[in-house]
Order: sequence, then structure tokens, then C-alpha cells
Amino acid sequence: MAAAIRLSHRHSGLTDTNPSVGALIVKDGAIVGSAVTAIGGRPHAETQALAQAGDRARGATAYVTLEPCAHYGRTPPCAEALVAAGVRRVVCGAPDPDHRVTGRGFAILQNGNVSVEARVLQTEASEMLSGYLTRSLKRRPEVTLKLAVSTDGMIGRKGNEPVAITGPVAGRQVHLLRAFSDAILIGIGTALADDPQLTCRLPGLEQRSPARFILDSSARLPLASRLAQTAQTVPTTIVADEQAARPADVEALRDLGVDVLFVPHSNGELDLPGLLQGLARQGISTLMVEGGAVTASAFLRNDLVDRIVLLTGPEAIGAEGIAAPLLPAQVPERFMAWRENRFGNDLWQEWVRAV
Ligand code: AOF
Ligand code: ZN
Repeated sequence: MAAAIRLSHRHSGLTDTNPSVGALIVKDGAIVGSAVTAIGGRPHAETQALAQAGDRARGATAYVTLEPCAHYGRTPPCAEALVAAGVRRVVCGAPDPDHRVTGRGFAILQNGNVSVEARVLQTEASEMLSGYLTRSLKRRPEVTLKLAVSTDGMIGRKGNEPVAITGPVAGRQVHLLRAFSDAILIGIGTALADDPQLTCRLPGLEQRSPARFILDSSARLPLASRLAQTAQTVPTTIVADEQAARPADVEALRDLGVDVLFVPHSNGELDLPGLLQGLARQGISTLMVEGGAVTASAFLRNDLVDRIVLLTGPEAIGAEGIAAPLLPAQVPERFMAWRENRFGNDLWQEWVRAV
């Protein structure tokens, strides 16, 4: 199962709304088939691994990171294919919460006289599938909140000047995180202060930039901003309040290729859970929230954060700084420490929701 999970990373982020699943077929101690969900999401892992194994699948054991599917979608059910191939035993990582599959995949196997061992290395398998599982179970994307904080606990300086808090090595790690996210979101304050691009600029991964969302109730995103100017290349959406946005601003942004998404607001405040449900319906499984303080606080207040990445840089900003909405010592108890690294002079600390 550990090998199947490692294999499944190959198409992480490349299988559209489908999870990237790994499948290994083992016969007499040898791997006779190994595959991962194809780029774009189909064919599924099991059918490819079975095709490789051919007749050798008879009497073999299959290791699959997710419960094999039970539905006739764009491909016939993998559970039936495993039975038909004469596989004797199937070992699975995570059960599939998809309502067309859940429990039925296992039932098809058992009715076909295949022995099933479910939930083997479930935690590890689920970690790899976390975006997909969160979208299926919670009907919203998995949210990673990333904040860069100075050594004295500031995320920037008052006034509209961008401040570099972390160095280039940590910066590249952030770009890598972006490459594996379906979407990235910031508030208009950060868009105005930093004029960011929010793309992945690592060599070879430029095509993996996430779709960009800006919380911008009154459609203030400047037409000259880098976000608006590159909207033809990277999908860019402002989330606005139809009551607060001027139609002329909306039109001008749309002319540049920016999508304008009107989401209900009450008392000037956006319905954040509703927005995330909408993003999940669009097939977005992983969302990175990159600032600033108001946006981060809103996600935390609504308990919509699954993963926290706090980067701490070596320099102080001082009295004119903007205080961070969250410091390492303030991470809520429902999160557990997950990973800690040093990148150059910066500290990278990561927490995940414990339940
Ligand atoms: C598997 N093996 O490799 C994957 C599975 O749109 P469809 O027909 O491709 O179905 C999508 C669903 O298939 C998805 O929601 C999940 O339940 C399952 N993904 N299943 O047996 C695979 N990627
Ligand atoms: Zn399948």
C-alpha cells in the first residue's frame, strides 16, 4: 500500500476532479501491473493495471489507494473489472465517499468472491487524497491558509508598499504549493498593496498556476494591476457584491477577461461558506488562501481552514507593521503540528486539522 500511495503522487493535481489513485497488482511476490489514474482523470488506475497484468491478474492481490469505483461513469466500474479478471484479494487505502461508490465498490468485490481488506494505511492514503475527500465529504475545497510573518509578528507595513518577509528558497516552496493547488484566493487589500501575480513561476511548472480569486466586493481591482492584465493567461475571478459594484467597473474588468462572480453579501459581509460550496461545484478541490489579515481572519472565524502554513522571516518590521492575524503560538487546538523546515533564513511551520 505504501508503494501504491507513492505511485499515486505521479498525477497529483493532474487528474481534474478525479482523485489521483495508485493501483498495484501483485502475483507470487512480483508486481505484474502498476498504474495511476490517467492525466485528465480517465482511465482509472485499476483498469490500466489490469490491462498490464493480463492473465497474471488471476489469483493476484490488488493494492488500490481508494475503494474501486462501482458506477458506470465514463468508464465501467473498476470493482467489476477486478472481479472479472479473477483477482483474489483487494487491499484498499481509503473508502470512496462518492455517493455512487461508497460501500458499493467493496460489495461488488465481496459478492464476486474477492476478499477485501479496507482501510490499510488509511491515514496516509487519505492525506494524498485530502483535496478530493474534503470536496466530497464537506462540499467545499480543502483550504490551506498561508501566511508570512516577520520575526516581530507582522505581515506587512501600513501603507500600500509591498514588504519582503521571506527569502527566495521559501518563496520557491510557496510556488510549489501553488502548483499543487487548484485555486488561490486573496483579499482586495492584498491585491492593492502588493500587486501580486499569484502564479507558479518555477521552471517547468509555469502551466500549473492555480485559478485566481480575489475577494473584491465593490470591484476595485485596478485595470492596470498585474492580475487584471494577465487574466487572459491565467483564469482570474473577482468575487463581488452586486449591490456594491459599479456596473462600469464590472464591464471594464470583464473586457480584460476577468470573470466577475456575484455572491450574496449580508451587511457588507460575504457568505464565505456559500462561496466555497460554489468553488467545490466548479470542481475545485484545493484552495490556497494567501492573504491578507482580513481574509485570513474571515476563514479562521468561519472554521474553513484545514491546513496552516506559517512562514517566519528573520527581520523585524517594527511599530508601523500590520499585526499578523495568527502566530505560531495562537494556532487553534484543533490543529496538530505536521511539518517543520528551515528554508534559508526562514522557518516553515505547517499544521493540519486533527479531525
Ligand atoms: C477508481 N479508480 O483511479 C479513480 C476513481 O467520472 P468518472 O466516471 O471517472 O468517476 C469519477 C469517480 O471515480 C470519482 O468521483 C471517484 O469516486 C472515482 N475515482 N475510482 O476506481 C480511480 N480515480
Ligand atoms: Zn474506477
